[in-house]
Amino acid sequence: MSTRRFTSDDPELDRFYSDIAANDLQPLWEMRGLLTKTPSVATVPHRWSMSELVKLAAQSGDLVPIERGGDRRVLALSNPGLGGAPYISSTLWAAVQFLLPGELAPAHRHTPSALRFVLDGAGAYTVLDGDPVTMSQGDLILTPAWAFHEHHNPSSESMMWLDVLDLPIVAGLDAVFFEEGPSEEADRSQARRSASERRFGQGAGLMPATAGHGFLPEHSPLTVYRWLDTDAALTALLELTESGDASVRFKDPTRSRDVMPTLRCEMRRVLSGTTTAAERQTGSRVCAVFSGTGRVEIDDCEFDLGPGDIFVVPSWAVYRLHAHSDLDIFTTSDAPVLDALALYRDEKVEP
Ligand code: 1HN
Repeated sequence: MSTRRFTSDDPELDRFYSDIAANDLQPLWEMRGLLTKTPSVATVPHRWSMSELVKLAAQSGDLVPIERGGDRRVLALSNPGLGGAPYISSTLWAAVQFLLPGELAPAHRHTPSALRFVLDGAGAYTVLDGDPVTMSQGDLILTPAWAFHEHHNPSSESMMWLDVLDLPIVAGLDAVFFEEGPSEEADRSQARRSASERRFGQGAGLMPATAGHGFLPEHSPLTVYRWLDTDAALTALLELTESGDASVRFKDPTRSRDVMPTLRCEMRRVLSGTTTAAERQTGSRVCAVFSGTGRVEIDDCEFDLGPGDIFVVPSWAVYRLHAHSDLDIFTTSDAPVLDALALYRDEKVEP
């Protein structure tokens, strides 16, 4: 590989451009589009509909066994603007994962952080560094960086969920590490209530008295957020507002932080008949409809929405929702990264 050679009509300058290219140098004064007035974004707005995802995931169950080497039966949502990359946006990986009855996706760990949001079904569980965590409809389950994780489905129904990872960010920083777990020690026990929930999920404001002592991980020590709690929080919040639009953010209960260093998670409820304020923010958002129907506008694109549909809101794209029935939408974004680097911006946009 060699660097790009710039050209000029002026023979002397052209010779100079040849010389600098031979020395792997480029002239800034010939470059365009480096510093744009607003972000130049390759990621395009897109929606994947649940009916297609369910059909194709089920086919992958028939065709593709889970075993060492593959490890995960995962269909990556590939953004049409990213030239075939398996990424939903320039910074986020999103996928649906399918696990048949009785299957086990064996333990491994990696430096990219991951989360699972269960769009439908129940009966599977994840083991996180030895702690079994059940997965049911509406639950958010964290798989923090470098935690061993394996997924089990002891139920009689196949199970599908949404996976989101910060993989493009970690890959862009050349910091991907991966390790297989000790497969012979895979935990096949039935899940109980996780130790994480017993310690950190007992109720708002109640923490073990020793929580701040000694080692605290970079991520939330609460690794699962249950739908019952999320639903109750949204219901209570909506009782206090006229706007018909409320969001709760999933936080580390021990500190004022997002759940993981790179990923922000929120659940939003937009009541039937409501049109939300148009807004935009830096960084990309992956949104999944948990329940309800409506329509989404993202810049010049519009998509109908139904339960299980997944869509991406690119950085700085104007985003607005119309709820045809009460719409519950799970959203995850790279906002903690932009925040940490002082690059986060948002604004309301006049329609
Ligand atoms: C991964 O570890 C899982 O553990 C799912 O369920 C999707 C996509 C890319 C890299 C690692 C999982 C993944 C992944």
